[in-house]
Amino acid sequence: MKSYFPNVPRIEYAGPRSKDPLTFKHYNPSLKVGGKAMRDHLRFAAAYWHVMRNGLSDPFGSPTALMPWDDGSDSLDNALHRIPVFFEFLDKCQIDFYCFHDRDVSPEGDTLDVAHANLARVTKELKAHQRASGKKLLWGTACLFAHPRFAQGAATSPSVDVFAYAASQVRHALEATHALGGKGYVFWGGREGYATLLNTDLKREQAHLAELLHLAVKHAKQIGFKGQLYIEPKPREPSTHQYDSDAAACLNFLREHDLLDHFKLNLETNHATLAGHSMEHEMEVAIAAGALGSVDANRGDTLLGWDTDQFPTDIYLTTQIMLRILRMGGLTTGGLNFDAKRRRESHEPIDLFYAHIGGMDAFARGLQIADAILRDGRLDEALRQRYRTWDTVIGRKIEKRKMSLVELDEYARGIRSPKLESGRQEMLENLINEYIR
Ligand code: XUL
Ligand code: CO
Repeated sequence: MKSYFPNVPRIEYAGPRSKDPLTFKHYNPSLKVGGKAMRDHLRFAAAYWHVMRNGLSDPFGSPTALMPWDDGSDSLDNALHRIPVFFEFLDKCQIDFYCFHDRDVSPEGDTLDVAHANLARVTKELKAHQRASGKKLLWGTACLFAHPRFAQGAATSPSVDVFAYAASQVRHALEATHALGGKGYVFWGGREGYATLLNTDLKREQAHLAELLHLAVKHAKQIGFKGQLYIEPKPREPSTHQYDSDAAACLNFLREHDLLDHFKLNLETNHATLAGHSMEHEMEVAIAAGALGSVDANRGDTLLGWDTDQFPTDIYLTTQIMLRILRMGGLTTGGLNFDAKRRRESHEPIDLFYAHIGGMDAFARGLQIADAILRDGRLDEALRQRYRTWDTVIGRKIEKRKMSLVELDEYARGIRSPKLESGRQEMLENLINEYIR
């Protein structure tokens, strides 16, 4: 069989002392952490759009990425030809899952009929490769943001015909995801927002977005798709404001439009920071609502104000993410999808491997550190202790809504003055550092 990465061996675990950049230092897929193999904790996925389709251009410069397997055309043949390259990449990186947009894997063509036929053909090919390799689809999605017809929105376009085009694309992307046994399906609304409120009927647009989601829920049921539906929050870029701006806005939107039972959130680190939050914050908000589904694993750059989609290499960050995933009992349908791209300067195919190895090792360390912190128990105990006054008769009664204002007034008058204890932030920060080794 032809190899597209002849100089890259299968990446294997070689331990923390390894000096070979084409080995894992920490990711040991079958190693059990807390009784579960690392690969099942982490459920890594590669993003088709970044690995296969990202030429690494930026707003000031043309693409730099070398892709010797790609003829540069938008033909169906070229699309089919990319598939074995991608599966060789997944195999060599030991990545078990992948994610795609309809338009990453198959060309648009001149009409919707051609677009759908192309997707069906490519889906067949993806299925054959999945079967032969054992790789799985974490989620699929429809690209409702790249084509000029979506310049003013897809579901939130002022044109009902654009809404219909978006619906048509969602139908076929959902069916392709179903045919490939996808564990989930994502909605990310890059154009579902506005450039200016001067020309925007916000209430009507949001209702249209909700309607597209309702249509997808109904269709998923009709075709027997049991995967999880997700919304992926992001505050802006490309639109000035996107309706799915952060976890809290998404949850409110889902609740308001009666969709909360059908959706979870796919949280992306760089989107959290663009929203002015930490990833931990977004995760806590989602988890509190029972709605954390999946993670797009990347990071931003504090010196750049846009979505740089860098590979996650910060151990503090991966530790914080894994702490929350472990506390919630682990990922089920979701995974850690590297929605991340190499820097424009890292244009050689081998850089794809270095990038993913780094991200996987960073999460493997985060997992082990988080597991050790939770087994140690001091962090969770400190949290429990901090709220212990609520574990009293009076605290419980308030939490169960069994106290009136009059009763609380009487209770308060019986206390001399409430006593506050230190929050111990620095001590807890030191505790985390004890484990970052
Ligand atoms: C864009 C982004 C998307 C979604 C899927 O910032 O994150 O790639 O993950 O459409
Ligand atoms: Co993403």
